[in-house]
Amino acid sequence: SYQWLEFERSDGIATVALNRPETLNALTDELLAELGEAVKQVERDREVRVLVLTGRGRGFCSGQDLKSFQETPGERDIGAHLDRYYHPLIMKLHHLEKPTIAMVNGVVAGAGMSLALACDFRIAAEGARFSQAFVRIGLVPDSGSTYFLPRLIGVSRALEMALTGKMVDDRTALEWGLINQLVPRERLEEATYELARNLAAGPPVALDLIKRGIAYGASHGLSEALEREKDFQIVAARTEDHHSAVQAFFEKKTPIFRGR
Ligand code: T3D
Repeated sequence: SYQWLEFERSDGIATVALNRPETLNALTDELLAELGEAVKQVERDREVRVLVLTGRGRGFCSGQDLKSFQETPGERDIGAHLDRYYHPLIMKLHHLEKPTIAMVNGVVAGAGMSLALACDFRIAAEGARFSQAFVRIGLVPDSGSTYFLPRLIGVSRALEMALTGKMVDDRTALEWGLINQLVPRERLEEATYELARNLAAGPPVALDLIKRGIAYGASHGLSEALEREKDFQIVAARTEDHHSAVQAFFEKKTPIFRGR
């Protein structure tokens, strides 16, 4: 069990909730280590088909715990820290073979925003706000923000956020495509788990290949993308899930996907 996060699992959906609400879920080494372990647990568990990442309290995640900078000023090996904690975590989240949803319950800053960006979906409650806070303490975007942000909202808006560290409010985030959905606070769980259940009922092999295909297509040329799509389609077309779904279509039934 975990000390700094809550881990719940039901109906094929794992929910990981950062749980240091008094700091808006600032990331300490202990929390980062647990988060890495939780994502591995989700990865290994064949019953889990979807990951929901969220925060307890009024914040989603405020990024690296700033106390760590204060305690050892100038002495911290920040490169080694990124290598050890953030990079494996972001890679694992991005490459997770199941869909991931950031259920954004409140403010998101710094590497906390990178975490949300590394997820496949972002569903936010009204009042959520987003800052590339790094520049405010003289740092630069890390943990994947320079990769994900321009891909999501374009270079111009990514620069605007990264250079100013300004707070982007919920409506602007929706308009910019930073989030997929904006819902009233009391509807956040309902909207998130509706999507999660939908994904959990989907064809797992295809969902994994779709994630990988879109990531590949976003950074390759058309001819390469066509080749990769073909490779993936061959794999998908061989699954039992594909065959039974075609059958279900003609029988006017809802397909049941088993991940084979
Ligand atoms: O180490 C490496 O590997 C490098 C990695 C670096 C990546 C990074 O993430 S750098 C960026 C770190 N994050 C920040 O700079 C954001 C700092 N926080 C804020 O700017 C603000 O707290 C927010 C904009 C997120 C929210 O503002 P507000 O006014 O709603 O809340 P608040 O009053 O500022 O915060 C509430 C409490 O949380 C407060 O504590 P208190 O006064 O009640 O005792 C505040 O100190 C604490 N808190 C918020 N963020 C952090 C934090 N404590 C530690 N670390 C934080 N990041």
